Amino acid sequence: MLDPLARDVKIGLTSQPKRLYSKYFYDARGDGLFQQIMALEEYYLTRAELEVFQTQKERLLQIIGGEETFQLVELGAGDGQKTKVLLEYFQQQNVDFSYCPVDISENVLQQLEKRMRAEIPDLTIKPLAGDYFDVLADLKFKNHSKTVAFFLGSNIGNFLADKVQQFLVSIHDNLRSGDYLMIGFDLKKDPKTILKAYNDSKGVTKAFNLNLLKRINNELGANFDLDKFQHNPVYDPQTGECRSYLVSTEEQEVTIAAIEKTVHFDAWEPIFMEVSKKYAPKEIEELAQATGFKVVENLYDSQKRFADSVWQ
Ligand code: AVI
Repeated sequence: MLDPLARDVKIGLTSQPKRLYSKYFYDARGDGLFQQIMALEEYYLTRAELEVFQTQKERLLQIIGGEETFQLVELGAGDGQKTKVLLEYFQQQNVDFSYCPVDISENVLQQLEKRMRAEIPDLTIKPLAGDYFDVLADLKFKNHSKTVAFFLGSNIGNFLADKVQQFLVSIHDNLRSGDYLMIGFDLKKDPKTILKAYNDSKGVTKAFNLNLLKRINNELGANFDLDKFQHNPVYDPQTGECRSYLVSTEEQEVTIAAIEKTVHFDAWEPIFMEVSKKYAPKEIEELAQATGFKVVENLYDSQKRFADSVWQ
């Protein structure tokens, strides 16, 4: 049986149009490149969300209610650096909560736990490895305290339109009334600003995309020539979708040993790599309604580039 990467590469590169899945960007090198992206001036998202946390932490605590015990479940916690601002504040306010970062990767969680224990020694941290829905379902049945779930950093933007509702409905099914969900949405803005964030001048985002071809070379015995693919992000201000493509600059064949396939590329044929959708506040409202939630409040940065939307 094929492993998930091999299976998805086989499906994606034999489909028309061709596509790969951005969830596979994050091998060890991809993690490092994403850290570099977050530090780029042009990638405003990280700083905008950090500003929301720094300036709206008091308001957030008022909304979710700091008097009652809760478990703060962060779906896809990454390095947790932004969340740290909120965790430290909740601690200073003597809130009774435990922090449960959830990730599919044990390795990511171990690193996060180590860092958090060193940086916030009194924090109650309970890392949970596994699928988001399984973890939430488990908490719902085993634990009776309130859940505040976080899905931050515009990760929601990486879902295509047909999958995002399905994802949110599954989260809804695994929460109880009275629980909260806070989602980080990147907002529609000047298309030039958005495009620059995904086509940075140092070429880090280009390397981030090409790294998936490199990963396929290494892990599946393929022979992609990275110099023959061009990084091409496009932004559609109507749908809010920033889509990244790698475009084959010439007609070529690529062999992928692990799936026993030779894939033909026409000159200028694209591989669709990633969607990073931007939302208007009205669309956030509609998405919440369509998936059984209601928006309690949107917390914005001063330039309204980003919204952390609190739902119930
Ligand atoms: C992880 N995710 C929210 C990032 C984004 O903005 O869509 C991934 C990324 N892709 C290119 N740059 C950053």
